[in-house]
Amino acid sequence: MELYLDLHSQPCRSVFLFAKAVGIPFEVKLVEISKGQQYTDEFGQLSIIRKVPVMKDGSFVLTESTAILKYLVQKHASSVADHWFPAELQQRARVNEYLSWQHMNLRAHGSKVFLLKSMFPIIMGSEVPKEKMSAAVEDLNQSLQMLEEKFLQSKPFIIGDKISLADLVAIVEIMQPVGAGVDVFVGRPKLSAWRDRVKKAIGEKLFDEGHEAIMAVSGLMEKMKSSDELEMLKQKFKKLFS
Ligand SMILES: N[C@@H](CCC(=O)N[C@@H](CS)C(=O)NCC(=O)O)C(=O)O
Repeated sequence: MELYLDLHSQPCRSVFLFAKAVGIPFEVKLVEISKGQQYTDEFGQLSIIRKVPVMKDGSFVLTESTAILKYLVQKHASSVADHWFPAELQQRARVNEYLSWQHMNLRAHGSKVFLLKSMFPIIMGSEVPKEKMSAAVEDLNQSLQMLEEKFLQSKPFIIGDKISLADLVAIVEIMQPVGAGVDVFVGRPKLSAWRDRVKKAIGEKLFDEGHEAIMAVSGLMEKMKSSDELEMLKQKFKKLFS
């Protein structure tokens, strides 16, 4: 199996960490988004969506991280522990509930804070207007509150005592603003304790390996200042944020 990835990307990290944590063998095909490698002809032939992650299992090509994660669970059902995506109807529905919610909430809001904080000043050549940043942080705070109050409640993990795909998908999104210097764990003991449990369940060394690139993202941003992709990104940012 081949995984087309860039570990600066949250959905890529979820697929990478899951496959590694449960011991599914794969070959990494690096697609560096900051270099525009998603726009090459070769990548376009694989996926016209031009986003990572993409999985290629033999001749079967699959996009969308959550679809890839579920495919891997089902394909490797005999070796992947049930708690990742429980067979029991209502537990599985709880995982799916979180995965459906997160796209337009934690993912959207965490990504926005990340883009504004770490990329906007470099790409647009100016600081983010204060009210824009405050509004984005407020949305993120609301999503984090929802994660704590609706999804986690007083359980160790989202579906109960054990880690599932829901926790994995949540943590990779949360680490995006953290990589940009917005430490959302400060003043949130419940969330911090959950983060520590997730880290332990995945394996601390593997967790850190998966997050190494995003924790060093400021270096990548500095390099981008002189890249050919800057103008293209400027147009994208104008569309997104003006
Ligand atoms: N819903 C998709 C999202 C994939 C996605 O947005 N990937 C981003 C990186 S986080 C990407 O490849 N962006 C490249 C681009 O937009 O040019 C998934 O869960 O896999």
